[in-house]
Amino acid sequence: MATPPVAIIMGSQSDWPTMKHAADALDTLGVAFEARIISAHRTPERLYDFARGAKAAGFKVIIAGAGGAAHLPGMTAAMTPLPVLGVPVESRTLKGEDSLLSIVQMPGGIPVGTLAIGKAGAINAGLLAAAMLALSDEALSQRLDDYRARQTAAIPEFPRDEAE
Ligand code: RP5
Repeated sequence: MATPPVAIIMGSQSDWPTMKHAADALDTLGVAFEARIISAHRTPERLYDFARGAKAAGFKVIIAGAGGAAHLPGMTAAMTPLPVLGVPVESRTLKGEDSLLSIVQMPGGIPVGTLAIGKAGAINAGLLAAAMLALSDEALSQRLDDYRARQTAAIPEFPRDEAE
């Protein structure tokens, strides 16, 4: 089976409820992906094998989500030339501020495109990965335009009481 263009990797099963939003965004846009649990700390060999081989395997963009001491996106970026989008997962103790700071403060030279904490970040990681792929895929570019148009059309101009 052909390698999908996007890999969604996450540090733990507990990250999946958040990272599923990235998967859903890709599904909506008709972009294939593979989701895997890869922990920088608990499965370092799995991380090494994946990151070192990701480009040769045929992946184009990697979305990496992790929480707490969130080293997965940065370590992945250190070992692949592919673009890496980091999603800070909301942690139980520090609400994801730890995840955000762990992911965003990369040293110059090894970039990670860091998104917002939690669900919004995961959705936007999916959309951003799609936008990157759309640069060389006219049909996907059109689907992204349609997605934006549907989103705009769904926003009412005037607020109403929630009870109505
Ligand atoms: C990180 O630790 C994972 O990305 C997860 O967000 C966090 C907690 O993991 P679990 O203890 O729930 O497996 O490595």
